[in-house]
Amino acid sequence: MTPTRTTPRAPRVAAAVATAALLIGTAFALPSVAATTLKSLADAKGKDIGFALDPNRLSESQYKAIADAEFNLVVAENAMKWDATESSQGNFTFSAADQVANYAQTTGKELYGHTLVWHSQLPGWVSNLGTAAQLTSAMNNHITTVASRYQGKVTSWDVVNEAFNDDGSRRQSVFQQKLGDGYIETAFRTARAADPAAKLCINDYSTDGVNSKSTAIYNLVRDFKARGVPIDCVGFQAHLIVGQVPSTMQQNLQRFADLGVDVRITELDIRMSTPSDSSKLAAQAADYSRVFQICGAVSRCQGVTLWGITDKYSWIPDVFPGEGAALVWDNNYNAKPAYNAIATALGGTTGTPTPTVTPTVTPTVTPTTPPTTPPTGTGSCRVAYSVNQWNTGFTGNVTVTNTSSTPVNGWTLAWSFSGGQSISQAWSSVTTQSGSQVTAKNAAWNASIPSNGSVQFGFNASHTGSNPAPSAFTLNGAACTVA
Ligand code: 9MR
Repeated sequence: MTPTRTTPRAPRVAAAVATAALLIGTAFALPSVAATTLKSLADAKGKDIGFALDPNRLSESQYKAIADAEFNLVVAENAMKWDATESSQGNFTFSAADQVANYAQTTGKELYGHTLVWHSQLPGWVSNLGTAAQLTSAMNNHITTVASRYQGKVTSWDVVNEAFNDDGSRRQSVFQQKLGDGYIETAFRTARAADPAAKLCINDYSTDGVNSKSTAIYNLVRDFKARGVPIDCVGFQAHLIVGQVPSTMQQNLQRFADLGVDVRITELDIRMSTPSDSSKLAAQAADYSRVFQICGAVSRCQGVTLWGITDKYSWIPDVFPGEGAALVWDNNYNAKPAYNAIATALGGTTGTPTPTVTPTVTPTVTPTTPPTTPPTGTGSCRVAYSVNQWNTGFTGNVTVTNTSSTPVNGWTLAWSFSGGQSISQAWSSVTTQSGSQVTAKNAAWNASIPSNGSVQFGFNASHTGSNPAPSAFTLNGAACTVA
């Protein structure tokens, strides 16, 4: 990996082909198309797909198999933070951080650095320093020592993490309180001096849509660019809740990109109330798809990093009791519907079972009935249709509920647009439009709708001013009620 690659990235097609060739699972018959991984699809698109690594988990064969196969970028979930690298002043320990760096090197993955200056996971001695000069010196020494060690290895650093409150004011961290607003600039200048080739990012959460907090960071980036303070990228953590991908997310990423910085989704997970069920998992899949679509639509979006692999080790249940199931693989390393939704969003072929692990591990995706199978279980249905819209565009969200007593296996939802709307892309369905007529067929993985179950899918479209909702839908030819 070169730390100086240009923006946007060149597709890594050769690597994609090589990876796909290595990853053909054996436990069920593969179709004639080559097996794909999220990594091979992201490589072909020139995007990063990353994950947060806990190096202690690499001894678990399923964890390692997925880590090796599915990602082209790795970030330390905790191992490069201040408490892990300098727990007492001036005594640096890099054992865990080096494990992450070595893993990146041996597997040929890009290494992302997280994080140099953060109020959390900060050892007590930093907060106990007496004077501003001592704190500045300690901060600069920490940045310089850590960034220098990984020079030529880390391609981008989260230099400062979570420096803002939700209302756009500065978080009253020890750095803010003792050093004032200028500490962020100091940190970025020090990081540039320590590793001139690394891209320097500011990273935060709840900044995914246009809001007070993201606007505060936007203003900081604009100011830095105007004054020549080094900054190259902005990270959007995207710790999201099912059903709540901000409608302004693409617009938000684009406005930052238009300032001349790269953008990246740095810590994606999408949580739900637990236990999960098929309809929540379908909604989650649609949300994962949407986030990948958004990154795909913003050329300066470098990629998406998942904040872990398996729900088993996610941070969510510890911090949000009663919530979880936020990642793409479940507690048993089964790929959830989000997996195929992401693959589709990355340009994968729907209808292709996608084994996700090496032959030593049970494949995690069950082949589903091809969409060509005659549908069964037509009858009663209910459709909820909603949009998030801006001047000329909108995102449509459709929930189809099977209100009959028999399962639906293979579905086609049809409707007509009356206002000249035109769909440009869809997820969690195979959607085609002819004139005003739209036909959305199931993806391979969401063909079944149990009795009283639902599936969700979505699409991006344009409109010309008025954007009337469709008044009628049919499911497999039978009329639905409209919620
Ligand atoms: O996932 C990390 C978890 O293991 C740690 O206990 C926690 C400590 O604050 O940090 C988690 O990662 C955070 C990341 O470093 C910054 N953004 C929020 C993440 C989730 O809390």
